[in-house]
Amino acid sequence: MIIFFVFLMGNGIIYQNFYRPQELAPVKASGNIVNIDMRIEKDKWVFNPSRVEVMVGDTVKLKIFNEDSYDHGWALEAFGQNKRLFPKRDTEIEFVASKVGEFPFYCSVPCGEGHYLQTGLLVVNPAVTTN
Ligand SMILES: [Cu+2]
Repeated sequence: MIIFFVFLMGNGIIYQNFYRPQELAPVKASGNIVNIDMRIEKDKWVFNPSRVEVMVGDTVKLKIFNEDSYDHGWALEAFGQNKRLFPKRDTEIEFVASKVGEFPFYCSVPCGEGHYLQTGLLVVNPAVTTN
């Protein structure tokens, strides 16, 4: 059994270091910080802005103000984020945009008639290569 697990782990390490295509590997934080102020517009079920663009490696510091008198949520599954947003106050969320792509975010707390329309998109652009 132990030999089998060692074999499996060895394969994992070899895959990570030699075979995995570069673009699939998570990108380390570049140290660049992007502050984004977002609001949930009162009784509209809208994130404003609903589209956010960053560069891969950016540390995203998101501050969301919920104008409503009821709870919302903010979930971004691709980066393991899910937070409850309490009424009439800011909620801060921080994560590293460690992969390139377009990732939907959405309200994760059932909040009323517009709940299923309350979505947005995070666009993570590839780093610019300078050579
Ligand atoms: Cu909702």
